[in-house]
This record gives sequence, C-alpha cells and structure tokens, in this order.
Amino acid sequence: MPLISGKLILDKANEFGFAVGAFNFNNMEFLKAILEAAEEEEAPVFVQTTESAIKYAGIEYLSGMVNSVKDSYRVPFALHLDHGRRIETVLLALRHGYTSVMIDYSHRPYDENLEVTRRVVSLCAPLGVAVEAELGRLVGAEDNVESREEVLVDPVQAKEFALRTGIDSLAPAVGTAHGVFKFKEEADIDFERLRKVKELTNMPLVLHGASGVYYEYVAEINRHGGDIKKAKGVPDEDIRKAVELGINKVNTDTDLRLAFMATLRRLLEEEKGSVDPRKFFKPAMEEVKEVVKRRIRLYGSSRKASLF
Ligand code: TD3
Ligand code: ZN
Repeated sequence: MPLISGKLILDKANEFGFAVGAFNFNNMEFLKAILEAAEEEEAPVFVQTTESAIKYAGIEYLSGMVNSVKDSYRVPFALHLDHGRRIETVLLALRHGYTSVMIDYSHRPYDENLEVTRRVVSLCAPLGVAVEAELGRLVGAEDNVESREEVLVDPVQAKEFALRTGIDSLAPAVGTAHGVFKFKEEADIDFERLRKVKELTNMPLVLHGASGVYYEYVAEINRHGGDIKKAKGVPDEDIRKAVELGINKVNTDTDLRLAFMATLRRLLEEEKGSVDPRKFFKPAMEEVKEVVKRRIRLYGSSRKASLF
C-alpha cells in the first residue's frame, strides 16, 4: 500500500484514537530513514517538506524520490506540504503528487486566514488532497511574548474556522514551538485548551513543535563542538497526554536533525582520515531511523498499518 491521501490516514487516526508521525525531510538520507522506520514499525506515516526544503532540494528531487520508491513499501504514507505560506506552493505541490497540504496563514489576521484557507480547500478537496490549517501562533523561549492568551488558539474560534473552511485537520497553537529552544523552564502545554478544541471540533488535530529534544543528542552535540546549551523540548509524557486528548498527527523535525548532527559531529572527530561521505552519512541515517521508530512508538501508531 503506497502513497495515499493524508485524509484517509488522519480519519483513521481520529477514529481509533492514535497519532501518526509526520517527519520532515530535505534529502535522501532522511526520507529513507523515515520510510524504513515506518516499515519496521508497520506504521502509517506522513513524510513532509517545508517551502525551505523545496527551495533547498527542488520539488522535482523531493517528489521524484517519493514517487520512485512508493511501491517499495507496504505501509501507507502521505506526502505532505508543511507550512505552505503561498497558494503557488500549494499548486506546485498538487502538480507533483502531494497527497496532503498545510496552508499556514496563522501569522495573518483571522479573516485572511479563513479566506485563503477556504480557497485552498476548494482547490484540494476535488482532488482528494487533505488540507491542514493553523490557528494561533507558535512562539518559543526566544520570542518575547506578552500574553499567552494572545498567541494560543481560541477553541470557539477553532470550531467556527473548521466549519467555515472545510479543512480536514487543524493545528491549534497550545504552547509548543519549533526548534531546540521551546520553553524557558518547564514545558507548559495548555492541555485544557487542547481538550476544549477537540470537544468542539471533533476533528483530526495536529501538534506542531513537538520534538522531545532528547538530552543524549544535545549532550553529544555539545561534547563535539556544538553549542545548544539551553535546549528544551516536549517531554514524552506530554506527547502521550496530547495524543490521549485528541492529537492525531505529530510533527517532528528537530529530533531527526539532532540525531543526524550528533552522529555527524562525533564521527568528524573520530574519522579524521576518511573523505568518504558515506562513512559519515550511513551511521547518521541509522540514528535518524532509530529516533523515528522511538517517536512512532510514542505516538501509538506501531502496527496500525493493518487498519488500511
Ligand atoms: O512543522 N514542523 C517541522 C518543521 C519546522 C521547522 O523545523 C514542526 O512542527 C516540528 O517542529 P520541531 O522543531 O519540534 O521538530
Ligand atoms: Zn510546524
């Protein structure tokens, strides 16, 4: 079972109360690590690219790799556009066989977000392509924000937004942030707000900025010349709780980057005589695969491929 609509995966996850992993890739090494991990866990999965990934590699390379390997795997998976900021990028993704897109106008006023999202749904729905949108904003430990109320999702507005746009999934801002510096001190996800959004919308929900920022990788990076001392992620228990409260797709990019870069930094110090990139990339890719498997188990999507 190869590349399928993101909507089919999200609806199953919502119906059976688990979350699927959505992992970002820019290159062959990450894509292969993600798909092999999903295959070993027998888990449905999203592979996703941001606009900056498209800028980096070119959409022909990214979608070309996915399309050429899609029949080599048994697990169902979706190719998703993560944080699409322009309708042109959505159209580009549709032309290249993406089966799910996010239109992210969360940084713009509510009415504009609503209007643009509606337009994207009208383009994607007839093609069976899933549409994700975001409400509220994701801000991290480095951003200066006066009030949380201002940036977190309003559950009543979320219900109205979902009804008026016809989206397939919603990413509500509940206190997480992208990158390695998510919280100043302890993690503080607004679970009550999440519970309310689920109660009012009953739809598939997406958690962004969900990486665990695991201590072992951060420490390894810092030991081998890196400097990310105040890194802080979302604890595993918080992810479990978020899934229990109705999260059905969990976005993870930073954890994969950390696993890759920790391995690379260590090997660059250890293998001073080697000029073969494969000596570095292969173990780094294996470490990415390990972290993807760990995350898939955490989300509860292992063995869920049999539902399709
Ligand atoms: O949308 N993403 C992935 C891309 C963000 C830029 O790195 C996420 O929500 C994952 O966030 P993270 O940084 O916690 O893995
Ligand atoms: Zn995100």
